[in-house]
Amino acid sequence: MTRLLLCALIGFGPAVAQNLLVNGDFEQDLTVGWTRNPVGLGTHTFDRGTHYHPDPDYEAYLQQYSGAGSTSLDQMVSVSNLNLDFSFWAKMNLGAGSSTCWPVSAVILGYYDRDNAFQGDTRFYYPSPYCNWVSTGTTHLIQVPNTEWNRFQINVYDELTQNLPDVPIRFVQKLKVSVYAATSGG
Ligand SMILES: [Ca+2]
Repeated sequence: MTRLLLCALIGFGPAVAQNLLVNGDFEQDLTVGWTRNPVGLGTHTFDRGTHYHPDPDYEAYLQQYSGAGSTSLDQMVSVSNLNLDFSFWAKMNLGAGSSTCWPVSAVILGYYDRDNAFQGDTRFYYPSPYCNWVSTGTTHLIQVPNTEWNRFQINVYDELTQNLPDVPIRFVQKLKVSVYAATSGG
């Protein structure tokens, strides 16, 4: 049985629109603002601590260990316009995989309409070589370059207009931030 280990560690700096996110810096318990979503099989780990990044503040830690499933920390926010900067710090890692059992870590910005219908997403991800994710007109993949702490920032309007041609931008009224770790098989 292939055993997989991966984790996504994230600290949000100024998050969606200067802290439209509740508890985006994880200084409060993970039950504040965020929804913990363990899906499928495997071991789902959610943690929060100050030691994951050397700064004195808190970070969130997620791990999906073995088993076909995912572990995510999600938060949906309503937005009145899309000229927002989304930024975060993250450190992603993963264990070995195979074509039938591959891991992936990601921070995903999802675009939704007012009725919570999914319109598309941008995924900052660190994949196994076997990961089958591909960019499309509604999904834009941005590969994380290494397993160190990195800061990322995008302007939401620019991202939609430049990289997501099939997302109907006029309908996007909600954004969902997900810290996500998954494995494809057991
Ligand atoms: Ca810290």
